[in-house]
Amino acid sequence: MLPNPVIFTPASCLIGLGSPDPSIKKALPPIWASDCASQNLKTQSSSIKPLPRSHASSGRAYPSPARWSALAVACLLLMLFAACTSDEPSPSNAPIPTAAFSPTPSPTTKPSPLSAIALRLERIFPNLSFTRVTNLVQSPTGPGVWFVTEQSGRVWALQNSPQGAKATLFLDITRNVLRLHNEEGLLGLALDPSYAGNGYLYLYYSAANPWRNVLARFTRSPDYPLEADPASELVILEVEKSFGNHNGGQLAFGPDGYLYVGVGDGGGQGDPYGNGQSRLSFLGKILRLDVEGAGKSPGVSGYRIPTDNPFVALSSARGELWAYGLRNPWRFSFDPATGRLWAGDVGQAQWEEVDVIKKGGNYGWNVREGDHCFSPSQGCDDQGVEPPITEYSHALGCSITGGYVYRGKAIPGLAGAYLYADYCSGALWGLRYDGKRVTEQATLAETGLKVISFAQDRDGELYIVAEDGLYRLIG
Ligand SMILES: [Ca+2]
Repeated sequence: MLPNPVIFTPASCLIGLGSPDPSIKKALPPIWASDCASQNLKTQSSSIKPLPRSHASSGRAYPSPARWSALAVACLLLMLFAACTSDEPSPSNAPIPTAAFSPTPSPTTKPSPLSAIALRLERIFPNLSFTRVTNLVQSPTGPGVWFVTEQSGRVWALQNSPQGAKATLFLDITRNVLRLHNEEGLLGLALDPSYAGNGYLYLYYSAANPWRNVLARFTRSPDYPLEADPASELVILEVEKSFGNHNGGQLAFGPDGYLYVGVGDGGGQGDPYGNGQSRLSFLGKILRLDVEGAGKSPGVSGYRIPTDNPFVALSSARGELWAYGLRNPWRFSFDPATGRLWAGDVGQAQWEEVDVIKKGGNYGWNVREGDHCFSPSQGCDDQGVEPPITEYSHALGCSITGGYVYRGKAIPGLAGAYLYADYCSGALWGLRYDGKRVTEQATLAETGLKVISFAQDRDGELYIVAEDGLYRLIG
């Protein structure tokens, strides 16, 4: 049990004021992309597109004390303004229409320019301390209940109450979890769509003997709602690997009720075995599995392959595949308003990318890194490859962390924008996409945080999981 802390602190006006954390050049490699460990984190505005130069980070000096004071006052005023106006309907709360439905949005639905949004971060569960949190997921069983996973293999249940917040050890699978490599461990958590009733949660973790990643289901205790027994494990899928890095690990249920599983290319520099392009390998893929019947009847201990998966009819491909040619999809999410699947795919040494994942799509790795040839370095075959919808070079960071499309109400100007970040530089970006192209992109904040993951609550509000704590985005 961790110390009994308090609930949300007052907004701290962290964002929009700070320069990038000067310590980032000393950052350890992110837990999912060791290839960038030696990157020199220059912050030139050279290569994110179509990011305006004025919004690229940085090199700017810290504000003077007087400027800090002025900004703090401005921030306070913004908070008061937000508090006074939060109940008023906002014309920009509406989802951004896609080109297919409304090619010319009316003035009443036109969103605020992303670069003008005054974004701040509010620390949540500030007195709780965790090590290497990899996921933050809200429970449907109560508005104040959240789960966090630690890379070591622990799942904690966090509860807010008028008396304060507390963490309860919900599940401990550290015995199962391999933490040999920096990127290994408990990496993914998804709650079953019927979690409130059936108590199923799905974890993705690294394991030894054989060296592999495991997708497994666990079941909440019928008697204690904040406990699950490690012995309740039902292994759904195991994927063997040859290296410690690029494990993937993102789990998300789609609006179709199927479980989408992100698997990295198996590691090593440059995908030496060509797993990304091999449709006979689970490595370097996003899989789509029907796990509803798992364990219920003989012969269905694991999963079924949905009959409308793209490659079910091919003998030259595994039916489980939904998309391929990924290197290490580190965080993907569904936008419920459009059904789009958004992914951040971590690059090798030069290009980080955002993809909109389509059924059966080939995202290029290891032939291409971002929108560039990788192997061969020139004249590569990009036929049939889905290009990223945006990319940025390692001049602006080292490892992408994919986020969510914002569908909350606290920050009306962000409605419909996709958010993502870089682990090393702490830059938080937003973009708008009309289904064909990126129509707007801007730096939303230089957080100074090492952004491991994002989270979304049931109201559509967004959160950041950083190495030093958990934060909520507020306007
Ligand atoms: Ca790609």
